[in-house]
Amino acid sequence: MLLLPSLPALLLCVVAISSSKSQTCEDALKSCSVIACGRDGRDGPKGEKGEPGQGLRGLQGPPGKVGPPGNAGAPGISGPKGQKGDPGHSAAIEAKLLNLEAEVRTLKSELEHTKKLHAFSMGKKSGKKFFVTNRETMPFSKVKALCAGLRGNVAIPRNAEENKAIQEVAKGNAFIGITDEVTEGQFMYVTGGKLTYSNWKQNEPNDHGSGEDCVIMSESGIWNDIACQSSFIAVCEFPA
Ligand code: MAN
Ligand code: CA
Ligand code: CA
Repeated sequence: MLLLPSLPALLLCVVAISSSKSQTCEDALKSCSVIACGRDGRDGPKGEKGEPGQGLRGLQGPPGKVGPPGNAGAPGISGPKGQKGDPGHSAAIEAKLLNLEAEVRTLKSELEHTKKLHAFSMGKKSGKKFFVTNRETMPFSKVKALCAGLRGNVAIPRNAEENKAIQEVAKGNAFIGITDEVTEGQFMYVTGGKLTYSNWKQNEPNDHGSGEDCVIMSESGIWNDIACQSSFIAVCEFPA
């Protein structure tokens, strides 16, 4: 006998199956004899996001990475007005300046040449100090001041060669840049330092009389200590 269920019974069965949660087609068949079981259909569309769960909230995670730098800010407000600048040079002044600079270069070169020629005419040998005198006599303090004014120093013989050069220039008793003014008996160069060469006359230095703290070179080139206030030939030296 053919089992033909009524339409209401069929509808009831379809509604019951579609609303049941985890009922398989076979389960549905047991309770609803009218249903034939087909293949699984395709997945339906994704459902809406569910309500948050009831579990405990997790701990806060570590801070995220530093973000990229922001955009440059707007320009600041203008500063105060500066002082008035120098007036520009006119073309004529620029030309004069160029001429003057060229003249200074020429003069410097002329001066160097003149200095060399003068030193040569004074008997200067290349690589050697040179000694100059006008053979005027004066106390030692004046000799020092005179040589300093000429941008030189009182002549100092530091070896036999220099001693001879001074002797040939002075041709008479001349002060040399050596004294024992600081410590009696200890002769020093006026430019500093103890003696490294000497050419004392026999029995000199003797600090004769009321004291002798300066030194002269005689015409023969030998040395004697003498009073600084006495006057002798001034000889200055200039660097090599
Ligand atoms: C003599 C010696 C020297 C001394 C002079 C001073 O010649 O005693 O040592 O310096 O007199 O005039
Ligand atoms: Ca002395
Ligand atoms: Ca003496």
